[in-house]
Parts: sequence; structure tokens; C-alpha cells
Amino acid sequence: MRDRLTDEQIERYRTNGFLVIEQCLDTDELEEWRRCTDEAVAQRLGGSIHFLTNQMDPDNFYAQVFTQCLRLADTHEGMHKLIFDPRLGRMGATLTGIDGIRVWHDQALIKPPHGNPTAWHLDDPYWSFDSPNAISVWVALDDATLANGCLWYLPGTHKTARYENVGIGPNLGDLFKVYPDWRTLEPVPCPCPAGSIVWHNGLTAHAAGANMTTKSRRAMTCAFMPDGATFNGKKNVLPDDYFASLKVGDVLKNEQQNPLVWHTSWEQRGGR
Ligand SMILES: O=C(O)CCC(=O)C(=O)O
Ligand SMILES: [Fe+2]
Repeated sequence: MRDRLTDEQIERYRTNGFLVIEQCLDTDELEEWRRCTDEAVAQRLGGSIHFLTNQMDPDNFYAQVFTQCLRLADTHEGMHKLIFDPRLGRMGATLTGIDGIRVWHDQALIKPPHGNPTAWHLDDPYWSFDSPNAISVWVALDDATLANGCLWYLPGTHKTARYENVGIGPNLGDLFKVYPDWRTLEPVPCPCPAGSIVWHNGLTAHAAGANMTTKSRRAMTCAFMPDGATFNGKKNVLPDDYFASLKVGDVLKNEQQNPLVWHTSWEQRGGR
């Protein structure tokens, strides 16, 4: 894994709110990410934990944006190792400039052949904490192209976003009703070869195109939460009993639900 970041990359991430690292994974690592994702998704779709997938009604619009399977690290050991790789956590914490980083949720996002586009949206406003330092990684398991639904970003929007959002629905541009000033920003596509990773801030506006090909566009992703983030009252993926125990303002530091992946205090002196 090419996990060392240059100052230029960090600067670019902070300015634009996203960063592509081409071919971050080597061939063997990419194979392992593919194996674990395919296995974990197959298990989830064949199993009984249906609330963590969007495939209950496979004919609806959202189910055809992507097959979404959440928190696969909870149910697949190989996936757990990949998601909790401290090198990934360190990269995320370094890019956003925080001391400690926790997993919010991982998710597979597999855009099927002839799949619908992913409408413009922000991520953080769906989640149970508000933070300008939420960060996600998107791992390309297949070449992501303009034809099969690569990611697109509106650079710099993390700096003017509020915690207001829209759902990922059939209208590609609903987000612009909430943020009319963003209508004139030029969207930036991020095609990248398999094994590349793309980082984005939880408040950066992003979308993905339709899949106009006959093959799936597979991605495995993980959303990270800064250590110290507090509960904002939203349930999102929190289990019922934990959700019921929380008050707005409580620090989300449950090691089962949101384990710490990396902290600066774990680092040997010297390296980034
Ligand atoms: O893969 C996609 O189509 C969308 C990805 C996305 O929205 C995310 O990773 O937050
Ligand atoms: Fe997203």
C-alpha cells in the first residue's frame, strides 16, 4: 500500500475536499480487497441481516444505484483486517489533521450493469455526528471510468456546506436546490484504475455517473469519524439499544460500535 502522503497531497485534499491516490494497492492487496468484498457481500445478501443492505426491493430506483452492504467488517474476518488497517486510519487522520480516528461504517457500493447514477449528495449529514473532519475512503475494485460510474466532485464545497442534505434519489441535481450557489461550480470526474483509492471529506459534494456497461463497478468504502465526535441525535446505523442510551452531546466512543483505528500516540516519532 502506497500509504505515505506528501505535503502536496495533504494540501490538495484540504483545498479541494477530495484526493485520488492512483494504484495505492498492489496486485495482491487488490485481490484481497476484491475477495473479501465479494465474499462478505454474498454472505450478507444470502443472510438474515437485511437492514444493512438496500436490496430488500431490488426493483426500486435506489437499489439500482448500487448494491449497498453496510458494516461488512462486523461479519467478515478478512474485511475486518482490511478496514482496521492502521495505515488507512493514519492516512485519513493525516489528511484531515486529527489525532485519532474511528470507524463510522464501512460499506460496499457495487453499481450494477446499467445501474442508475448516484445523485449529488453530502455524507456527513446522514450520520450521527456533525464534524468538518469526517473523511471517507473509496477503494476502486474495478477500473472506475466515465462509462461505468466513476466518482465526481465539486471542489471546495466542504468549506461552504452546512449539515443540510438531500437523499440519493432519482433527481441527480436535487442537492442544488439546497445549495443554489454550487450550480455553477464545474464538476470534476475522478476516473481511476482498480487498486486506486479516493478520499473525500464528509461535507464535499459528490456523485457518480450511470453504469453504461455490462459489468459491475465495484467499490469498497469506509467512513471514518474523528475521535471525540459527539452524538447529534440522528440514528443512522446505530443499533437500537445503543441509540436509546445516548443523549445529544455524548462522545461516541463505544469501542464495539466505533473502534479507534489509529491515534497519533501510536506513531513512532518521525514518520508521517
Ligand atoms: O460509489 C458511488 O456511487 C457513490 C459513493 C459515495 O457516495 C460515497 O462513497 O460516499
Ligand atoms: Fe457519498
